[in-house]
Amino acid sequence: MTARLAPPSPESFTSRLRSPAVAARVGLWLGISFGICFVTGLISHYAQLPSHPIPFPTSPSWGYRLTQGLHVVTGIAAIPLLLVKLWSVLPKLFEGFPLRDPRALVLTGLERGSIAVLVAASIFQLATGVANAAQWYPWSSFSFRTTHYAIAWVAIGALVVHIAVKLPIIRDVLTSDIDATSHDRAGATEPGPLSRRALVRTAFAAAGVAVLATAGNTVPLLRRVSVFAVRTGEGPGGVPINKSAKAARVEESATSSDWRLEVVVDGTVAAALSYDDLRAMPQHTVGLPIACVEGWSAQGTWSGVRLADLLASVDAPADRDVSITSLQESGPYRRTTLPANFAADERTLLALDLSGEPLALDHGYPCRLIAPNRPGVLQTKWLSRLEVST
Ligand SMILES: Nc1nc2c(c(=O)[nH]1)N[C@H]1C(S)=C(S)[C@@H](COP(=O)(O)O)O[C@H]1N2
Ligand SMILES: [Mo]
Repeated sequence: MTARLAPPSPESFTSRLRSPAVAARVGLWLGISFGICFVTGLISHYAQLPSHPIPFPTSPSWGYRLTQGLHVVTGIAAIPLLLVKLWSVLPKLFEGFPLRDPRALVLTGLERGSIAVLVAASIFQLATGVANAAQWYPWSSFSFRTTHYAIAWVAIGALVVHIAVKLPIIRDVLTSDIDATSHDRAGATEPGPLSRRALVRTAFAAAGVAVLATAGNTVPLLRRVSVFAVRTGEGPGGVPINKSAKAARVEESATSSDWRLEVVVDGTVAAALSYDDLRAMPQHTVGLPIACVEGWSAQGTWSGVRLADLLASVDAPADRDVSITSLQESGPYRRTTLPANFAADERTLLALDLSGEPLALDHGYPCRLIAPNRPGVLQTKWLSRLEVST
């Protein structure tokens, strides 16, 4: 009996739930989720570039918080939708190829090849995205951001091909009743435990539950129902802590009485300011969010010195990018570039206080950068040097 080892044939799948009528309805929302996820991902990638050919806007200050929140929420919603969609089309995996008709063989090969790429790229994106949102970095051999970005283009390209190829069927089943059978496989007639409509609704409900369970990362009111939220909103000043001072190995340097903020203009040190010097300058208060690329975000009330004031006080030109260096000695975020339009924005602060209290060591004491509409990853903590590029 060799039959046991043979793969199942499409005919062995008899449930009428595995129908294009289901696949297209779930697929429509999966496509919308992927579309939003792709566009918001491009925004996030662009925001993190060290220089912007077209300036990234500083307003609205909550823009990145919104787009990155949407990115994570649509990515999470896509997981149950993708699972149901794959289940509904599983029999296709076991269909044979039209070996005798070269033209049909090429077309089938292209179509199924694009689906294989789409499925693999989608699973890769969702899996790496979830791992990243959970702050779990199992990969050490590749950079999350460049890889996630590259595969996003692969996924969206394969998605466009897939939609184009399937458009006639999609159009047909979406404009017909969900129980219509015109595009079903011949043997797919068995009723199954629930109706097609109930299956589609269950998929949407599962996506909704997944969203609610994670959206508390971004939406404070949802925190209590967000059992999967990685960040609970705890942390000094109501803002969660990402990397601690201990993990960044700055406990000693950040609390040393020798700490100075060096301001370098045209290669020479124009000022070396102590904590008291910064306190003695005019203080300003702004409400700005920390919006982590990992999906959580939280609003904070920050006070400190306006960066533009400080740069003017050392006669630095106002239209330059500013390189920001942390006390942290290693790690990808120890140095970031603040584009000129961010440096000039009056809401951009060298923050000394959060919620009316001096910054906690873990939030970047003695002094951190906080700028509007900027990815959290670039809101550098434990500042040591500002360099105005020439
Ligand atoms: N020097 C330094 N600054 C840093 C980081 C870091 O690892 N090192 N992490 C960044 C990230 S990823 C985020 S989301 C914010 C979080 O700030 P918080 O910990 O005060 O909430 O700090 C940013 N600033
Ligand atoms: Mo972050």
